[in-house]
Amino acid sequence: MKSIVKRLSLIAIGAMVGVTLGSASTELEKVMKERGLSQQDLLAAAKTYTPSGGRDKYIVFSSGGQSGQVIVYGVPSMRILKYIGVFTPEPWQGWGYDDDTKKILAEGNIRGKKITWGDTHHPAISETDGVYDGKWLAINDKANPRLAIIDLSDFVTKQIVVNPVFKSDHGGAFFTPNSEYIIEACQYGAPFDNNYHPIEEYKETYRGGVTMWKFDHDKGRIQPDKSFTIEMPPYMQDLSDAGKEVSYGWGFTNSFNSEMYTGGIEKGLPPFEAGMSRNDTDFLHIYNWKKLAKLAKDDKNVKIINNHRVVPIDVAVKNDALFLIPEPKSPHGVDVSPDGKYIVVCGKLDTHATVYSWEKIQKLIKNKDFAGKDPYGIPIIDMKKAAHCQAELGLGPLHSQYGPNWKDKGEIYTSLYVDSQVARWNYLTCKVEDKQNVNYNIGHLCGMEGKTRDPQGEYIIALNKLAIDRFNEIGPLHPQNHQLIDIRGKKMQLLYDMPLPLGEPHQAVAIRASKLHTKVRYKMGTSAFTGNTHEGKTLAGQEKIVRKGNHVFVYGTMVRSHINPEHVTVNKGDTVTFYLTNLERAEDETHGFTIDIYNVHTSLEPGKTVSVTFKADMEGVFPYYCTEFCSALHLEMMGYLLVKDPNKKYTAAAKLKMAKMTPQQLKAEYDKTVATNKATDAVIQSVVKFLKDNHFEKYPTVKNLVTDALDQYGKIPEQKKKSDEAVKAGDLEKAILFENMIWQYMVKTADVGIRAKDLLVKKIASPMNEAQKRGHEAYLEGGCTGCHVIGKVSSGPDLVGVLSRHKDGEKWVKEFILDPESKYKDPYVESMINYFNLRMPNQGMSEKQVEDIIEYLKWVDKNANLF
Ligand code: RUQ
Ligand code: CUA
Repeated sequence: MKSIVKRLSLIAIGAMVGVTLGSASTELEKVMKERGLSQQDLLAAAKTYTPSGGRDKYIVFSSGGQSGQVIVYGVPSMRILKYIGVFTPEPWQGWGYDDDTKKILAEGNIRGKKITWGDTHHPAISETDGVYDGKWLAINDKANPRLAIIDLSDFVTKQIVVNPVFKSDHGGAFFTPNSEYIIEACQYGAPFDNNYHPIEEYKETYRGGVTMWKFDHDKGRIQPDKSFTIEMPPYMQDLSDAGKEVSYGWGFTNSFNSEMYTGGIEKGLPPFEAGMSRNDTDFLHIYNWKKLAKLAKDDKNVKIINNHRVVPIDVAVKNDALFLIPEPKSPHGVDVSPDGKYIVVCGKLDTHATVYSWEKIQKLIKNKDFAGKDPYGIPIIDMKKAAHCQAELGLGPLHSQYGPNWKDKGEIYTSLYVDSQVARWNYLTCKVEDKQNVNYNIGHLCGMEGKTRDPQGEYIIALNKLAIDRFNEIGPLHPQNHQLIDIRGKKMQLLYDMPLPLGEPHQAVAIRASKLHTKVRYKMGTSAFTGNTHEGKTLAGQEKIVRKGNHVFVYGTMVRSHINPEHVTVNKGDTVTFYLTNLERAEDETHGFTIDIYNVHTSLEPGKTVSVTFKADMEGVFPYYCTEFCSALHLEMMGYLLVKDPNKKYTAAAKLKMAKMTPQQLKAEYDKTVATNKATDAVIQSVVKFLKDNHFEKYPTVKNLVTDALDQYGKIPEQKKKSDEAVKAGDLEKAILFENMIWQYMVKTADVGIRAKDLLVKKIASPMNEAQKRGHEAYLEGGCTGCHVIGKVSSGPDLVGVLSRHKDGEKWVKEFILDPESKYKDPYVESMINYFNLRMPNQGMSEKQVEDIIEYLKWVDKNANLF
């Protein structure tokens, strides 16, 4: 009775939908009205909406700000794809909860102090010949001067280095055009050594600088022993950029406290902010890193501080490798043009962006045409003589990105912090062209490869500091707001707001997705952090538990859906190491691992080996389990750590007398299990036949799934052998369990096999023409699925072959859909009504829709073999 009610209500819903079906555009208008959307909104939606399964053209790496992580998302969809654990723990990935990741995080300890947070600022993608190569990502931590390297083949952090002389770091990371070095500029002036120096001796003992980290581009590792720091006055060095092409070999770093003001508000002195913005200009530092790198190799040119090579100011000056140019009041961003000919500096407290000409700077340096020297003896280049032009942009210009028409039209985009705008202007003529409002207070802006030699244009992302009224209220702390702007048209268009609840975004970099080449799985037994074979690599059959003194080593494996071993018994006080290898080869078959209360967790992607070590300092029973819902038997993927106190005597519990099954009952259950397995196997065989008949091997994704399914299937004979042995030994209880295991493998095989079949059907079915597509839509929306399933008899007859079931089939079906009642007395229809206890209802379809449905049914018949 119930099911009839359900069927009837489905029909009713179908009829209702059928009435409004009219045309998609009426529906669209209705939604627009309901949600208050404009045409412009629809256009923005169409430009960003990515249908299920769709991909993005660009991948963005955004600083995760105070989270100490990196956020990965796609453009134009703005869908978040990953958080990468960098300087701080990230539980999902086990980042900071297993031995291997703890080791990487410990590389970031400073002077013996463990630091569990970071203030990530500027991500940078490695470059070859001035364009992104998609291999490595670097990012800095401003709070605790550190730099991290992330491998873009698996999106995992591989190295953290601590700056040996700085006490903060802001102007990093910036790659040189061939990734020879990574530039890291300090921020707050401080002594290079680790000693106390009174603030009154600021000018004498506090210093700023730029560290040039040598980068091994093949291995993707910073080489600290080959790196050096260029000593600079304590002017609060800010952002940096590397020269390219004509300015290759040079670096540019600006600063905001040429006053060298030291504050003291509590002593009645004006605060930092007043003293630091007194001068009309600050200094852009220009340095020849190529020359300095050579000089730094010679011991007599460097001071060794904290085991690190520092090139003193006077050595750099003597070798014509360090200069200053005044730049308007408290500048912020410095951005070199794609051809390296111009350097654009934005003055935070000035309404201008200043464009410097590299050609002019070079000439002035060559002719030693200087305006003077700073107190440390560094030559100062005359600002007016070096400037190409100045653009009046608005209030608070901060950062710039280039567009594809940079060469002929000087296309550049600059963020205006105070005005909350993005300005499009021409850096060759210094003329402003367009402005786009953003909400609110934009800091950085991210162009698509917008600071490489080959900017792609299309979009700019505004990374805003405030969100105020943009999103639902969630308490006083608002999310950050990334806004996507289309820059293809004459006017810029705001497309999308993306709230990010993970720290201030600072800077983001975008790369074409096609330039990334990521791994699907690890080579079996790999440590993700070294890329080498892990010492704990364990293959199937090699599982073991080894005791060495009071350290117990568990060599374990994980595969759908069990952890081997399942019982681990140790003594209280033992140190325990679990080595775990994920034996899966299938894409996305990740397992996780944790043990009750021991605060360990790890993520095991296919092929990966990881270790977790802890002291079993508490007696008790501690379940461990897989933390990813990896299969239908995920909950069963578990085991027990049993910790006993060796000094305690345990009395055995009195055994309960449980009712036992009779031999007949056991035999019946065994027979039933075997029969179920047989039936399941028949289903598998039919799927396998379908896959083979339709040449699954021609489609790589399908092939991968089939390989995995057959892999599961291949484990059955071993279990069958064990089952048969148990039968022979008269232990039916055990045999049933092995038969159950066989069934588990069959279910896994069928699960993956059916997924493969569905995928294959999609790939080989003939494509639908427009009328067929419309017909399919009408079929779905008209409520036909309430009773009909293609390829199966359900609440109504199967529709495969319906067109040839009647004489003049097309005409018959058309009449029947348009006016079912007229045929209720037809003997065939009458018999159907009796059989299904249901009548075909009038769905109120138009003639056109019915014609389309008939076209769709023709497509069904053509592909009948696939259903
Ligand atoms: S900075 S908002 Cu920390 Cu890159 Cu300019
Ligand atoms: Cu493996 Cu859940």
